[in-house]
Amino acid sequence: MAAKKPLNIGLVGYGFMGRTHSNGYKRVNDFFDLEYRPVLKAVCGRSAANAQTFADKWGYESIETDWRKLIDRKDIDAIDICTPNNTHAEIAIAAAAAGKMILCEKPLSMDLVEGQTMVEAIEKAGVPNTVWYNYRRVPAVTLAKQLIDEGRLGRVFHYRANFLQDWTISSELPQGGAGLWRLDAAAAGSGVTGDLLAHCIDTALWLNGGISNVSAMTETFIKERKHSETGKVEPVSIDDACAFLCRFENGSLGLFESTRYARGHKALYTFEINGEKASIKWDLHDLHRLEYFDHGDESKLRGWRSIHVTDSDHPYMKHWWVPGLQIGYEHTFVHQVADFLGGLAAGKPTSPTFREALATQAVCDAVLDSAEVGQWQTVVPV
Ligand code: 4PW
Repeated sequence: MAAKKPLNIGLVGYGFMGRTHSNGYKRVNDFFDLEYRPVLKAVCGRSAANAQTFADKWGYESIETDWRKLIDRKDIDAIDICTPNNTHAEIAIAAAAAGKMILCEKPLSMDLVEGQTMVEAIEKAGVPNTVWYNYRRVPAVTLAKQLIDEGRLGRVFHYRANFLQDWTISSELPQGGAGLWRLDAAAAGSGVTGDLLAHCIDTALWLNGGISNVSAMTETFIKERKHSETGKVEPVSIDDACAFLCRFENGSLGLFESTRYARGHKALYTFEINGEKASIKWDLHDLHRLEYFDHGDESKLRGWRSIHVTDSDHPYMKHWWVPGLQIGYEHTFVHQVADFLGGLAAGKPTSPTFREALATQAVCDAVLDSAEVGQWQTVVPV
């Protein structure tokens, strides 16, 4: 096989997501046959010491402490944005102007308006781009997409999704700063809506099509928290919990819930889709299984099938182990890198692009607006 084309990665941010993406870049060529090979060229963070520690551990060749310098570097092909949400737009717009490819952590932006400026910039620059909505690339979720596209569910009536966690219940937990910026609205834009429901919405738009209008409620259970950097007690303005009803463009009804106050649940993402001919259920805690009920089965045998999505015929699985053996959360990021590199070689966009991720942003904005005004809101078409 011909030598692989290097794709030089400049990673901005070295937190939790910096690790998941780096693992994706490092593993991808071991398992997928691709024309491109990611090269861990540089990692950028404000602290030189922390960036160097990360670089040494993960194998990045160099560090930067200013993302503008990283973007200016001629030896960087792609910028990967893993920083808090309030920095995505500035970095992405500058990277696009410099002609860099961009892989951006979710959610795309703080809100729809900001997301629109990013999409304009990136489309004007014409650079390859993608947003890391990784759960699409759980093989069982991709299989659900295949079954739906094959028409096996028929007309869809209901879509239900939950994303439940419990890590912010203590009032002693501070907001802001490293690791805790998700609690600070100035850095995160919103709480569970942008952080967790955005995943549910992205999957739903992909599996079930557009959402036309929403009716939502949110709650902030802990009203004040100490800021981890300033030590000052400040009001909390993120949504701790959010639930919404919606109508999809295909006529089906949606029900979504997310909270960080569901004691006992750490990362319970589930969805269920009920169609005229069949239903599908999936659960992140058992991520390799897809539950499938087909009304077309012979009635004496009819029931929920638990499909163990580990066969070589299943999406992505032929690249991993022998049938029956499972893969996990981190593999979804490897899959996203594989799809991005495959897309580059084929000259095709990698879904979700910035524009596709903007549709999720439009739903998030409508959800937050609805909760604020207490009325149904129409989702702005993008
Ligand atoms: O994007 C989400 C995060 O911000 C994740 O998928 C899970 O919830 C894990 O961490 C948070």
